[in-house]
Amino acid sequence: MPQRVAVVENILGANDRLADENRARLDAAGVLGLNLMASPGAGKTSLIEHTVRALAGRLRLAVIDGDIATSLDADRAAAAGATAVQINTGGECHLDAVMVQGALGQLDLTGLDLLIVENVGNLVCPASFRLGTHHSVLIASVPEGDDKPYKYPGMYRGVDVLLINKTDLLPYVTFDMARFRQGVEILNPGVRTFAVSCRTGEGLPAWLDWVQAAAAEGRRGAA
Ligand SMILES: Nc1nc2c(ncn2[C@@H]2O[C@H](COP(=O)(O)OP(=O)(O)OP(=O)(O)O)[C@@H](O)[C@H]2O)c(=O)[nH]1
Ligand SMILES: [Mg+2]
Repeated sequence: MPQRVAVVENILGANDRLADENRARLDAAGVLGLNLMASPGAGKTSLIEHTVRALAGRLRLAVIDGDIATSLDADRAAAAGATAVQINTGGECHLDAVMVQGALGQLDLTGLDLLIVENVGNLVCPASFRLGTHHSVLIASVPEGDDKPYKYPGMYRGVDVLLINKTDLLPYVTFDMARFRQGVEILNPGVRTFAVSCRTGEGLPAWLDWVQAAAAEGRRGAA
């Protein structure tokens, strides 16, 4: 047993070192990096499409899309107007820093302000692997149920931005917002939260304001 623990620690240690290198590359170029995590279908790509379209002409934006298979999401991000790189993990349930390092090599970072990484849809594995991004962003969605913070505490504890998506479905599904927020508050008190609908656009202006302010901060840091 102790040997197995050591192996896991080594893997995570190696990942952390590469994540630090990725962060240094983003910082040197003044690019804000966001790691977007959520369960499958919560709305990661929908949020990216909306963000790309809304910020066109204001921020130079690229997307790294992680999926087990297909380039469907990178195709959607590119159709919305972003430079997009697809990573196929071939079965892995999360992105890691070495995968992102490879994708960074395909991008001209000096021509970017914002990099959004769409992680593989999963509420467990992505939480353990730092990528080198500046913020970890979790999308919860109303149809998943209000119990998810209680059932996936590692993910909810580790993020610094939370979006509650699909609020347009609140009248149709059982979702106790107070219970959900209480679970979040226990794990991650005061986490910055945006309630949004990628379908109707409700709540998205506040998210876009935050993204722009954070990107401006990143540029100041590089100057
Ligand atoms: N009603 C409603 N549907 C939404 C909303 N946002 C996304 N959807 C729908 O939810 C489905 C999944 O959205 P995606 O953006 O592909 O989700 P994802 O998290 O990228 O999914 P994976 O990459 O497969 O994990 C699509 O049918 C979207 O149209 C929303 O705010 N309201
Ligand atoms: Mg997607």
